[in-house]
Amino acid sequence: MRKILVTGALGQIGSELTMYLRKIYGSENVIASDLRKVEGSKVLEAGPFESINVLDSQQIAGAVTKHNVNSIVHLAALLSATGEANPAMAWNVNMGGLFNVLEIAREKGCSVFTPSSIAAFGPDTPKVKTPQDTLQRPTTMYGVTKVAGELLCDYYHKKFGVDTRGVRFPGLISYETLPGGGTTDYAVHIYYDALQKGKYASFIAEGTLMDMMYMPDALHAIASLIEADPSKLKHRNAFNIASMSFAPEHIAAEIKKHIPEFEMSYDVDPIRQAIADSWPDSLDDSAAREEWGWKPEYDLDSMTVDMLAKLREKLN
Ligand code: NAD
Ligand code: AKB
Repeated sequence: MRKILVTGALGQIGSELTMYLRKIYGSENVIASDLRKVEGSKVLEAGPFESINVLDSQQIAGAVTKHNVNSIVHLAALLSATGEANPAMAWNVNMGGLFNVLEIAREKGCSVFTPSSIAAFGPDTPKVKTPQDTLQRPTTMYGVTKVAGELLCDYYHKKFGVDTRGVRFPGLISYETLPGGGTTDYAVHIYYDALQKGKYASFIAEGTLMDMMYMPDALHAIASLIEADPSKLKHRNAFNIASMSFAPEHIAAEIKKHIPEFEMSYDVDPIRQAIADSWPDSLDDSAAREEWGWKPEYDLDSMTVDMLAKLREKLN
C-alpha cells in the first residue's frame, strides 16, 4: 500500500491533490504537509498533517519515518513571478527542497513525484508544439530551477535507482485555491473578476499564447503517472502534457458567451509579459500519451462552463 507524503499541500495543486489522493489511497495514507497552516482548509480537517519546511531535511525525514512513507509528492516551491521578485529565495527553496526530498527518498527507499513546468523552456526553444526532447535554456530563475530539478531527478533515478517521475505542467486553472504567484494566474483571476465585477484587466497582453490545463486533468495526470508501469517509461523527468492553448482574448470571448456584459481590458505587467513571451505557445505531449496513456478531458469550452458553475456556487 502506498503511504504518501505531500509537501506544499496547502497550495493551489496540493489543496486539491491531497483530497484526490486520499479518495484513492485512504485518508490515513496521505500525509499533508506545508510550511504554513490555512485556517478552514479541508486538507487539515480530513487527514494527517505535519508542519514541514522542506529546507529542513530532519523535518522531512521525521515525517517519513513516523508515517512509514514510501512515496513523496513534492510540491513545495516558489512560482515564476514570485521567483523573479526574489531569485535567491527561489533557488534556495526550489533546489534545496528538492535535493532534501531526493536524498531522503534515496536513504529511505521512497518514490518521488515532482512537477516541472512549461517554464523549463526558454525563448530559443521551438515555440509551437514544443517537442518532448528539445533545447531548454530558460531565462527565469524559476525556469532554471525547473530544468535543474528535471536533471537532478533523472540523476537520482539513474545513479541511485530512485523512482522519480514528473510532468511539465502548463498554467493550471482551478476554483478551490487561488494560484500562488505565477505568470499564468491571469487565467484564474479572470473568472473571479468576470463573476464579481463583470470586467477584468489582463496583465498579459493580447495575442500571448500559453498552454493551460483545468485542475481535474492535472490531478488525473499525477495519479496516472504515479501508478504507470515503469517498464513503459522511456522518459521520466519530465513529461510534456497539454490540453489547451489560448491567449487572453480567447478566454475572454469564451467567458462572454456566458456573461455577455463581460468586458476585458489590458494593463500589461512588463515582468510577467517577458516571462510569458519566453515560454512556448503549445507543447507536444505525444510521449506522455504513448508511454502512460495521458489524455485530457477538458478544453477551453468545457472548462469555462464548469469553472463558472463551480465559482458561482463558491462565491454565493
Ligand atoms: P503554490 O504556490 O500554490 O503552493 C506552494 C506551497 O508550497 C504553498 O502552500 C507554500 O506554503 C508551500 N511552501 C513554500 N515554501 C515552502 C517550504 N520552504 N517548505 C514547505 N512548504 C513550502 O504552488 P502550486 O501551484 O501548488 O505548485 C506546486 C508545484 O507545481 C510547484 O513545483 C510548481 O512549480 C508546479 N507547477 C505549478 C503550476 C501551476 O500552474 N500551479 C504549473 C506548473 C508547475
Ligand atoms: C507559473 O505561471 O509560474 C506557473 C507555471 C506555468 O509554472 N503557473
